[in-house]
Order: sequence, then structure tokens, then C-alpha cells
Amino acid sequence: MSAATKQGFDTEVRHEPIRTSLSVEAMKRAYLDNLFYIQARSPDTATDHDRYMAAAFTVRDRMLERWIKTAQTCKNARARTVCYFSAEYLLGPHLQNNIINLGIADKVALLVDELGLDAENIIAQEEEPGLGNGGLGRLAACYLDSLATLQIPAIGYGIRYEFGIFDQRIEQGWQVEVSDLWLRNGNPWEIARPKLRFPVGFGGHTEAYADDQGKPRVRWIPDLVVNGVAHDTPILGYQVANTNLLRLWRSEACTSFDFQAFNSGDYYGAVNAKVIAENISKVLYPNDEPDAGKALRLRQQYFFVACSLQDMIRLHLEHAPSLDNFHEKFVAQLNDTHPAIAVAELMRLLLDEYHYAWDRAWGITRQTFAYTNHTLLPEALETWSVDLFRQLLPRHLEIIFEINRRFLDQMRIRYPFDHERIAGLSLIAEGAEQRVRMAHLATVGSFAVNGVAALHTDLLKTTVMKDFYELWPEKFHNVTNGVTPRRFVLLSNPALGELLNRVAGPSWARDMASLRSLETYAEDAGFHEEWQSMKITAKRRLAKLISQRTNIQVDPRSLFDIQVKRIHEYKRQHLNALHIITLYEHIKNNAQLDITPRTFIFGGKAAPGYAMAKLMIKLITSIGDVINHDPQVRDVLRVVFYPDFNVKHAQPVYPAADLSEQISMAGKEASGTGNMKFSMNGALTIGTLDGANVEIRDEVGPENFFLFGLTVDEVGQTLNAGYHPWEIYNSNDQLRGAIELIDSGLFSHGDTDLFRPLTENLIHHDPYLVLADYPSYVDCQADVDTAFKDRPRWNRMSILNVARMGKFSSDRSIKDYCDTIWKIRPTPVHICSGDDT
Ligand code: F58
Repeated sequence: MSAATKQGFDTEVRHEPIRTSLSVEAMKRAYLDNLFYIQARSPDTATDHDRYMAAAFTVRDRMLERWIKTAQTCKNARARTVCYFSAEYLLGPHLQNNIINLGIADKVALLVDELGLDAENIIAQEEEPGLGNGGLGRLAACYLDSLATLQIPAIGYGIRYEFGIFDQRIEQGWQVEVSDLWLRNGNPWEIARPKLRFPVGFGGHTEAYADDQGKPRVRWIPDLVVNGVAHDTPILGYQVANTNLLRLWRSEACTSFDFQAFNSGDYYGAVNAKVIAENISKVLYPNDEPDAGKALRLRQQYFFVACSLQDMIRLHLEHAPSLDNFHEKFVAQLNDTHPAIAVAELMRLLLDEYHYAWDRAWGITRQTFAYTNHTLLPEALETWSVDLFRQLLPRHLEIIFEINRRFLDQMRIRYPFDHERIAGLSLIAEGAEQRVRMAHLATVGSFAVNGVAALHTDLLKTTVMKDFYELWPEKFHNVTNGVTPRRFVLLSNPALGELLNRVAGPSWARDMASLRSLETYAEDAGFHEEWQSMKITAKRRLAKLISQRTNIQVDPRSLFDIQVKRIHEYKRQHLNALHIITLYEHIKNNAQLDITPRTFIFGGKAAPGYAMAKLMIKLITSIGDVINHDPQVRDVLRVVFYPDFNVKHAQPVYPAADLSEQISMAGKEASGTGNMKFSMNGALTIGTLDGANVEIRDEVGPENFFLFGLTVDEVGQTLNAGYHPWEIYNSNDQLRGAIELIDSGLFSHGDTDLFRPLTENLIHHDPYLVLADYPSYVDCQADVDTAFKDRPRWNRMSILNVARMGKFSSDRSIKDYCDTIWKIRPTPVHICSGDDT
């Protein structure tokens, strides 16, 4: 060992070893230094936010050597790198997660003690980066965690939105959106790279010309060019040195503004280009609003993809003479179709900038991309109008037409005379206006396509992607989603984490399959007691938060029945609401009824433009207002709407749940990931055979899962037979009673119209079969009630849920991607400094 290494110097990375040591002493020193030198505060004048910033820099400093070493190791290894292309990353707060992944939680606890700090207050200061809408964005964040933990070289590419998903306030029972100023107080986790910037063009026209050798070429002359500036965040793996890169792009004008226009007095015109440029990364689009006219969204998609591909090419050409083997060094995973324009952009770069012939360019492109589909909902399958495309990305439109022309020529040979099939496969939907089908572009331009749960993949193959599946069966894969047990068990539920460390050994958090050993405790009365006391502690904690945030008092001994997710008709929060009203009526009509006391907790945001979802929130809060104040029922039922559901607020929710509501109409929820988070924390699921519920039930055992509702096939039959919800309404007294109670104005201060849009829709249309599933849901809830009274049974079921959730770690999902799609193996990173002391 060299003298330098002995002293704790890394010979490649110059740094002072003591400064970033993991010893309590060194961290204390660093924290106080950061407070002083970065925040300019002494301990007695510091605010909690200063303390948070000092703590964050202390932790970040300890990640930097690992980060730099990872970049060096991967570069030297020339390993294939996964580039995860995602318009959304719902990361959640970093501080605690990084402390856990660094393995310094115990030392930090000592330090906090020694300095007399209030850890909870400090942690609470962190504004989470809410750069995503829901499941898709959170999945991307879980995958970043697992990629680093599994030591896979990876870069997450996306957009650094200045405003993330809106904050939700509840005022008079209604959702009010408040803009998310997450960067207001600075972001200690990111490192801006002002020198790392790429130009991105928009609009303009294309020109044909002949190059030096007389070959015909095309060039694109955009009429607006903006810059994308890199902002990097380190993503540390759990108990490994590997630290990957999340690179988000911020848009910036190329010049500050047009001086000529300014001088000639056109002040507004002068700043216009700057405003357009900077708007691109200004705000995350909330989902569920119709895409029509959303030119800015298409700009965002192209913007981040164009920056990312230029960055990948730059990295590649650092040590390769050409792009011939680009696809061997990179795989770009398209997180849904939002980045699908990357297919046309890589083609454009290869054809127009690097002068590849079409076939070679197409070969490289098709071997670079893989596409994950996250939805079957027809309204969510992205299409863009050809006219808009022509305006914003004229060269890309030409390329897409050419891809389509060549593709359809092949299809005509393969399926002569089958015009319907060919029109169905086309990248362009014909109609009143032509539209580009982004899922088709992604499928044709990728070497692999995957769904996110077994059922979802099957449905993809048999419905929306049927023709593509018949054409290229080998291209289709299933990779069932997963979630990271680091954030959603270790961090969110430390008591469970400790219990699992003790009974399954601490490696469970890297190897969740080992939790099977917990099965031996399923009948152990002593263990049951511990289990139950852990749950009640988590419920007390949530009860306190509920009281602080909503002023509603709930009893931790009651059954916590929780539905947290985006508010959407297909997710059927209104089915849950109808059950609550049914119980309410039962109790009102029969005071002696022996029902299990329950606290119904809801959380989730509605898209600002989705009136029905907003009305569902109002319905839930209004039911709560009545029930929570009714002396006859308030000891048995409580209803809470837990506002502003985001990652930070979600973390205390999963550990406190007894029952997890996963009640979407079968065939609509591609996978779901909340279902996994609940079950990993010992909640039992009441659910339909939809998304990953199917696989969760297979794993935990049907006897440990409350199943109800129509299957996908039955849903299809019901709809095909001509569904008449009013017949169910008329013939089911309980159901009619519940809906009539809403219409009576009881929950709306006598206003009999307020909820009509919702009830009328259910009675006359009910596209998500709420009424059809209501009877079996209510029956199933009665089984839940009985089961909860039998504590040993409930505890056993809960323990077995946790023991059998190994499959749903995102580590397993990432291994699946590595083995079946990316063909990548780990590149371990070693740090050889004395840094870990
Ligand atoms: C979700 N999609 C699926 N989309 O609904 C869910 O079943 C699945 O578990 C999850 O992806 C992860 O695979 C989803 O969250 C969005 O939020 C889109 C964001 C952009 C606009 C359209 C919706």
C-alpha cells in the first residue's frame, strides 16, 4: 500500500481525507464549518433551514468522491450505460435517503445528540423535488435507486422543472392548486454545470443540398435555438460506492435578448425569445388534460431528448472514433412515449450531422432504444397533430414520414391487401387531422417493448399493441414494476426495518427475497405482539400528523383503511366513498351494529382540469364533514382527506395502514406501485384482479388478500352485453340508498345539485363499472371487518404479506431489465481512501 493510500488519500482524486471522513467527529466539524462558511451562521443564530443546508452539504460532500470514482470506473471499464429517458422524476426528499444509503444513520443520530439538534425539524425543512405526477415519475426515482444499488452504470436524463407538481390545499373541501416553489430556498443536492450546455432548435424549415461529394443531404434551419444547461444530482446506491448521475436540463435563451429589437424600441419583442426559451423548463404539466394545443409540452419533450442525445454522443466520442458502435455503449430506455421523439432525433443526428446512410442510421437507432408502456387508457396514448409537428419540428416530421413509408412498404409485402391492419400499424393516424402516434414511433424505433405487470403486458399484446405483437413477438417483454425497500421500508418505517434486521438479517434490504424467513414467525404469539405494537406506533404517528394537518382526531386502535393515489375515475375513489356511506346508513339504521371501528383515509391530487376528479375530492371531504361530526357514528367511523399527497407525506402513511385500497376497474391500472408499498409495510390489500395486484396476490397467497370485483374478461363481457347501470341502481337497495343520500343534499348543506354530475354519471354511464362491482366490494369489506376482529389471523396475514413481497423490490425489476432487455452486468466501484472510518 502506498503512503498516500495508507494516509487515506485516493491517488486519483485529490482531496483531504479527514474532511469527508464518516467519523462522528469529522461530520460534526464539517457540519459546523458548513453552517459557518456556507450559511454564514453560528449555531445559536442558525435557523432550522440553515441547519438543514449545513447537514445536506455535510452529507453531499461524502458522496462526491464516490460519484467521481463511479464516473472514472465506468469510463475506464467502457461498460454499456443505461440512459433512462424520463420526463418525470418524483424523487422525494434526499437527506434521509442519502444518510441511509451511506450507512451513517447511527453516526448521524449520535451527532444530532451531541449537538442537541432536533432531527425531525431539520428533515422537515427539505422541499422535495416533485418533478413528476404520480406512479410513472416515482417509478423512475425507485429505478435510479436500484440502478445505483445494483452497480449498473446509469444516467437519468430529464427536465429540471422550475415548478414541479402543484401543492394541494383543501379549502372548504375543494382542491386548490398552489404553485410549487421547490427551488425558492436553494437546492443543496444539485450541481449546476453552466459549461455543459447544448443548443436545441425549434421551428424553421429544411433545405436540401449536395455535400462535398455531391451526395444529397438535408439541413434543418430552425428559427429558434435555445440552450439546455445541465444540472446534476448524485444518486448513491445502498451500501455501495456506486453513485450514478441524474442529469436534468434547464432551458436558457442563447443570447440574453435581441438588442436590435430592444434598441428599436420593441421591448416586448426583444424579450420574447428569451421568455419562450426559459418557459420550456418552467413547469411540469399535470396529467389528464387534453393534449390539444399543448405545444409547450412537445417542446419540453424534444428539448430534453435533444440535450440528452447530444450529451451521450459527446461522452461516446471521448473515446470512440465514430458512432458506429453507439448502441453497444448506450441503451436508452424510454419511460413511456414522452421521450419517443428521441427516435427521430437520433436519426436526424446520424443522417444530417454525422452523414450516415439511412439503413446504418436506422440500425444504430433501433438497437439503442427500448420502450416501456405504462398505460392502456386510450386517452393517455399520446398523439401529436402533424400540423403542430410541422411547425415545431419540421425535419423530424420528414424523418417520421420516411420511417413510416419504409415500414408500411414492408407491411404491404407482409400483409398484402390487409389495408385495415396497415392503417392500424401506421405511425400516422388518419382522420379529420393527421396525428403522429408516439407509441408506434417508440415501438418501431426500439429493439424491445415492455409492459409493467404481467396482466398489463398480456393486455398490451392482445389489445392496443396486438398487430405489433403479431409482427414482432420476440420484441415484447414483461417487467413487473417494483419499489425501493430503502425509502419505503427502511426510511419510512424504521421500526419495521429494525425488526426485519433482527429476524431476517440486515441484508434483506438488498435481497428482499430473504424476507421469506419471516414466515416462521407467522404463528408466533410473542412476535405477533411486537408486530402489533409496531403497527400501533406507526398509526399513532400518522394520527398525530392527521391531527396537525387536518384538525381531525382519529383513534389509532381503529382499522386504518387507506386509499392514496392520484384521483381518477378509473381508480374508483367513489366506490370507496359509496361503501362509507353504506356503513353510515347501516349504523344510523341500527345503533346496535357491531362493526369494526374504521378510519378511512384518502389522499391524492386531481389534475387541475379534471372536474370530475375534483368533485370526487369534494365528495370525500363532505362525507367526512358529516360523519366526523355525527355523534351517533363518529366513534365508529372517521373520514380523512390527507392533503397534498407527495413523497414526503406518503412516507408515514404506508407503515400506518391496516388495509390498502387497490380497487381500480380490472384492466385499467397498468401496474400500481402504491399496492406494493402498502403490502411491504404489512397492510392487507382489498383489490381487484388488476395490474400488479394479480401478482401480489399470487405471491402472498389468495388467503392473505381480499379479492373482489369483475375480472378483465368479465368487464369485457359486461360492457359488450350492453351495460345498464341504472338496473343495478334500481335493484340494489343499499346502493340506491347510498346514492340517494348524496343526492338528498345531506353532504352538501342541502344543495341537491352539487354532486349530480357524479351520481348521474354513475347511474347512467358508469364507464368504470362502479355499480357493477359495488355488491362484491361491500361483501368483501364485510370480510375485512370480520378478519380484523380476529387479531391472530390478521397479524398472521400481515406478517405473511411482508415475508412474501420480495418480488416487488425495484432491485428485482432492474435485474429483469438488465438480463432480458439491456444485457448489462454490474460495474462495482471501489473507493480506496480511508473515507469510511
Ligand atoms: C402509471 N402511469 C400507471 N402516468 O398508471 C400505473 O399503473 C403504473 O404503476 C405507473 O405508471 C408506473 O408504471 C402514470 O403515472 C402518468 O403520470 C403520466 C404522466 C404524463 C402525463 C400522462 C400521465
